[in-house]
Amino acid sequence: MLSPEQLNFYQENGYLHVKGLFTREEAAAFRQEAHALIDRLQKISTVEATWESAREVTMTKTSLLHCHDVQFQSALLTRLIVDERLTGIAADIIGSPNVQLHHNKLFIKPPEKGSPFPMHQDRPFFPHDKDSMIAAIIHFDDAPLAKGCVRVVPGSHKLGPIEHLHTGGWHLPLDQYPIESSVACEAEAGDVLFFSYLTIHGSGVNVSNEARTTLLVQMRDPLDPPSALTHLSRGQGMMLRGVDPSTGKATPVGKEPHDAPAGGTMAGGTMAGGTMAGGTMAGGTMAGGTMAGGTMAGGTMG
Ligand SMILES: O=C(O)CCC(=O)C(=O)O
Repeated sequence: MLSPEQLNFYQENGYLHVKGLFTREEAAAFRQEAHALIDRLQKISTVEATWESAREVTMTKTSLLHCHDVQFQSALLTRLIVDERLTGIAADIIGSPNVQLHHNKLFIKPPEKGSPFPMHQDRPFFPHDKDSMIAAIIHFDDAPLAKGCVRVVPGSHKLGPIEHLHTGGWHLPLDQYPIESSVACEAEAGDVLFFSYLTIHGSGVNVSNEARTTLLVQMRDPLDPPSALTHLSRGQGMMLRGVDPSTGKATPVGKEPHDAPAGGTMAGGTMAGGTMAGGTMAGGTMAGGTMAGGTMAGGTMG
């Protein structure tokens, strides 16, 4: 649970860095699980998730390994996302005892060439009516500046939704929002960084000789409906804490006729949610879901 000072800091700044929420030993076990998972996935598919807009930050060819929605891959990581230490703080921040999963993303930024994220708000990827959505980035290993730690612009959540460039991942123009002008949230294994989906954030290149391993969990109040049915994914709507008082009516997932089917091969168009396994996606938008296998060319993956 948060102290009034911590809650006040969050409300003023739009983020909160909670030191040592998990022990270093727990973080080491999560890290091992995460790397084993990416190794398994890599054998059957590409797990590359670098935003095209990362090229605006660095000319170096960088890499970002990822897995969406780890609860379908690892029971240990499922237990992590329902852990009361995590969800209790999420509840305090959201202002509701009920915390619902939107999606989660495991990221490994490989040594020496770990991809950056240009500055952005997360809201354009999955806008919600009440803006209750928050991210929690759980650090499985230390994330000093050299590893491309997450960076935030304190107080930027108060600006409300900002217009973003949409090519290569929703992001803000680099000349107006340079990564260096933000606050670097250097972290240690077991730390968790919470921030609003309106808080401007990003991260630099991992130029160190160690991987940076994190799990990002997006959570919302189950009574906060999506403003648009985008970025749907398998597992969305899972209750991480408390109950859904609307019994699934406020935040429906995958019930609209225009929801694209899961799986198969998609060439062009939009795949919103679901699992794409072993296909090829060329020139579309994949919002949420798991892409295991195949090639994604020219799309957006948030
Ligand atoms: O993990 C990071 O460095 C930032 C991730 C991020 O900004 C995002 O996925 O929206």
